[in-house]
Amino acid sequence: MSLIDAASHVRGESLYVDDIPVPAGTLYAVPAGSRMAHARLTAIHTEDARNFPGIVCVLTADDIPGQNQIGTIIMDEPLLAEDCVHYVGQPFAVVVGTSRMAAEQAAKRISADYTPLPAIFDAREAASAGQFIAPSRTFACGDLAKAWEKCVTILENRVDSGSQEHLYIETQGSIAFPAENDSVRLISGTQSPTSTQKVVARILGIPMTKVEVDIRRLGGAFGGKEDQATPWAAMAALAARRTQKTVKLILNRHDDMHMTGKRHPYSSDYKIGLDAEGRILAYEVDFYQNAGAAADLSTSILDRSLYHALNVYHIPNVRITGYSCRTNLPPFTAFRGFGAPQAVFVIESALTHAAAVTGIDKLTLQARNFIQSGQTFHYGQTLPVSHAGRALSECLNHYQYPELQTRVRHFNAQHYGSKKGLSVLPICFGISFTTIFLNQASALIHVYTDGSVSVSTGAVEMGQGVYTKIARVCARTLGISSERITILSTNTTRVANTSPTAASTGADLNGMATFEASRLLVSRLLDFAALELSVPRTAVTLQNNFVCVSDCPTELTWDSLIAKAYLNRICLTQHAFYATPDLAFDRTTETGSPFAYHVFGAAITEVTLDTLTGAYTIDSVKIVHDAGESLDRAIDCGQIEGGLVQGLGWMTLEEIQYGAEGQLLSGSLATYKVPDLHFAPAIEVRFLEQAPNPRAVLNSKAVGEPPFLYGMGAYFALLEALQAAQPEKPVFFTAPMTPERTLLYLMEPSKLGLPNEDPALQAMHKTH
Ligand code: LUZ
Ligand code: MOS
Repeated sequence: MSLIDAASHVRGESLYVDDIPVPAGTLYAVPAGSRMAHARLTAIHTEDARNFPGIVCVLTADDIPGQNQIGTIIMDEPLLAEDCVHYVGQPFAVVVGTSRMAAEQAAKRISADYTPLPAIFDAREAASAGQFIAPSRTFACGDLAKAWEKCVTILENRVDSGSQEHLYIETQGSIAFPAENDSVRLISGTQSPTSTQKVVARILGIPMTKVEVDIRRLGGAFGGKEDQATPWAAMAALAARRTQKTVKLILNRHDDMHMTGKRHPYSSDYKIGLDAEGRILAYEVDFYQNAGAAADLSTSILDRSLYHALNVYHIPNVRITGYSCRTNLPPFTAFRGFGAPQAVFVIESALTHAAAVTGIDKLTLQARNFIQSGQTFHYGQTLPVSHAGRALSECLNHYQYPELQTRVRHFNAQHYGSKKGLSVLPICFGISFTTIFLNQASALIHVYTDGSVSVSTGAVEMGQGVYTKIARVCARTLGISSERITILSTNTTRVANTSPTAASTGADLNGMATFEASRLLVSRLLDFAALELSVPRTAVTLQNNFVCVSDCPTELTWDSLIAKAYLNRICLTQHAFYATPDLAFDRTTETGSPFAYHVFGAAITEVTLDTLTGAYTIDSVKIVHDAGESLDRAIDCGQIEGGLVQGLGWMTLEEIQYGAEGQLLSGSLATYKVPDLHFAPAIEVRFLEQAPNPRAVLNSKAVGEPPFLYGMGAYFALLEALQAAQPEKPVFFTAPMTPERTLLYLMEPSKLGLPNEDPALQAMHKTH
């Protein structure tokens, strides 16, 4: 089966929010935002905009009938700023006009009077100033103080990773259709129709029953539309309520890049201790998360950093602390990996550092510290079966790692102007929302009298193929072909109280609910078929669109069964609910079992560096990935390749920069470079064989986020190439490893903050 949307995508017929036909008289809304990073707002001047041709109205916080609040976890974010602005671009007005162009022009004519306040852009500075989103959290196990005494090598360093723009091809957008009795219907490009519904209801001061949110597909999201699709829907709804006209709000690329949040930059300090054989005995880390100006999902993202702080390793004594720091930048938000990549980068940096100092090669250190089946993570969850070792050994064997290593050594010995680097990156990613209550989903199946089947769930299609997977689950469970099945748009009136399609759980949770609904439906239909055919109930099944008795097709087809069932007044609708079992976490002890299961894999990355210019190519990435019994290998392969390339971008090319006043400098595709087809390496993907996962639908595994981590291999491979060129220089851990950074390393290391010294001097290297 191919992707449900494939044909309409390639013909350009798939409709995205901006393509949906709107009624005559539709109005267009454009937000206007702050020019200052932190200031008291003393006046907003809207007169020029109001008088601009084609402008219908300009709305500010005063026009909000309900509560001016869009926060979900922590209520700390207004839809439209009132007294204070907290970042450049923070919306404080919405211009509504008869054309998008008029509204955009008028929005530029809005100004404000500001009284500047001191602004902070750096997480560590915010921490020093006591500016936190929430109290810090610490996960700990073992006895660190004792463990340090047993270590032969103890190393400390600082690790920084940068932000990242989601760059979904479809920018944020919503259409709001006013309806009677203050109701509103929205088509909204959101990963979380229920969050959008809830916040729109709050802003308008109406019950959630009066807000309908519908979405057929997104043109990409990557976490950027988990929480941050909501304000644009709320602005459109507010304008529709005021004007009683359909209102469309689609951000242009400039506003989208400047006004919406991105991946959280992290700055971290680690201390790692090893014994003489390279076993990690102790690990301590402080994460300083730059949360931006409001909480958004930052606390949840920090959770995931704490959980993933050890990647795939088992360390007996650890102390992991996370600080979510409030700064004057647009609120950073969910982005594929959700805090895990930032944490994994730190432990992989620590291992790289340890390898450089001890002379034990990194792969040996990695393999020596793998978590084994039956061992317990630092947060108390026991891993029943670890596929970490299997994924690594299949990766090394299948891709003939020793030969690769020999080839790279040989190349480096023979070349002066270019050097190769090689890295191995094992990954581990926990599946489930760490917010336990979100691990629930519903499905609603209707069978119509012609035998066609519709399925509605809370899953949002964003190009990841979740509709195709759900259709497959339904078809397999009913025993009919998937052509008979239509996956309907995601709509809050058909399926209520949906969790965001996020945390890689879309197919797991909604697939399980679909499985359960299909199972109940087919069971009822087979009860009826057994009576019709006068055979024992245990003998009847549905296979390939036929009712079978003892596996032999009868004359009763699916279509005729349905027609008869209807005439016999058998219910042809089924709802089902699924909640992931056995999840628990105790916040007082910071221990529990938050994940349904873990995803494993390993990647080998090879790069070539030009030692004169710093330019490099990522030659190849070779992956073995654990997808359980994949629901669709083509889809999963696409997710693995896409995740990898996105991770490569985060680690190499993509550098978000802000000016001294907190203004985004890399706010266009001319100043923000993302991977393209020419940059992408040769990618090989192999699935871990015979790894059925009893903890997800039809033995599959979630696939969305884990492969993002593979991109990190490029950083360490490039570092190895740099060290092959200049072995006397120390390792450093500041991502992204842009061509500018590689050049500075080679030519001006002091500009990277590196001493021109022996790495052994830089490290605290303790010998007993
Ligand atoms: N969203 C969320 C997520 O609300 N909770 C999570 O644990 C999560 N993990 C990954 C991506 N989005
Ligand atoms: Mo997400 S980072 O919306 O799974």
